[in-house]
Amino acid sequence: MKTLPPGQKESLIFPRFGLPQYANRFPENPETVKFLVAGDLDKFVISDELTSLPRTRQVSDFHCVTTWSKLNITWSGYLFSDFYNHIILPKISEEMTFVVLKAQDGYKTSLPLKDLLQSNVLLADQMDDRPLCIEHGAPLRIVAPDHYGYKNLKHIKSIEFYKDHKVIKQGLLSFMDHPRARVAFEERARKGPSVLFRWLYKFGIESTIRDFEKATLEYQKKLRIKH
Ligand SMILES: Nc1nc2c(c(=O)[nH]1)N[C@H]1C(S)=C(S)[C@@H](COP(=O)(O)O)O[C@H]1N2
Ligand SMILES: [Mo]
Repeated sequence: MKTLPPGQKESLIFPRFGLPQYANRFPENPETVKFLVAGDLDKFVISDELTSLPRTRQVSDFHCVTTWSKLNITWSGYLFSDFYNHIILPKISEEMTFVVLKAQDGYKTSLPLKDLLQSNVLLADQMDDRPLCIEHGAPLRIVAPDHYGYKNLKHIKSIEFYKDHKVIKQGLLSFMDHPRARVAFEERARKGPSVLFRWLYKFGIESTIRDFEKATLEYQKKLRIKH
């Protein structure tokens, strides 16, 4: 049996999940990959450019900070490092160190660039060999298996590259957001003991899953009425 990272428990389901205030927010464009590149460089839009990169497929585990882990999820898409090296690097003259990720549902997060350049970080457009569904981040999401779920941004709207660290107002409360959030080091929150957060977050799991499920069903019902 696989050993799980500290404080994590295996979940047999892979629920749509997040902060409750995002349960009712869905991407305007879940169909086509299209996002903005911005920050300390001249802005531009990415649409078909990714298809010039080699595709990659990986099986990895997913660890939510609230202590559930779903093992062996098959993702495919493009390596973030290929995207950076082949599409971003040729357009910049100064070194970037920090990345802000923004989503179509208003969620945001950030990571040091070096964390996103790890060889298991993807811009994923498929899960289980099918296009990403709405629940799991259509049309394109970040997959960063060594980082808690909250750094695995779904429904990518823009990726901003900065020369220096930047303080952003996150989708999370500021104490909740660790600047790196590495699972192996149990970097659950910016402040406070991790074991406390293991325990606190556990109480919210079931109601969060229910809220997200209910919102998804309502969204699907509305879509059916429209079509
Ligand atoms: N755009 C967006 N990305 C997001 C979130 C969100 O609410 N919105 N929630 C984060 C959290 S806390 C987790 S655990 C994972 C959940 O991914 P899943 O819904 O595919 O299970 O997405 C992360 N990325
Ligand atoms: Mo999460």
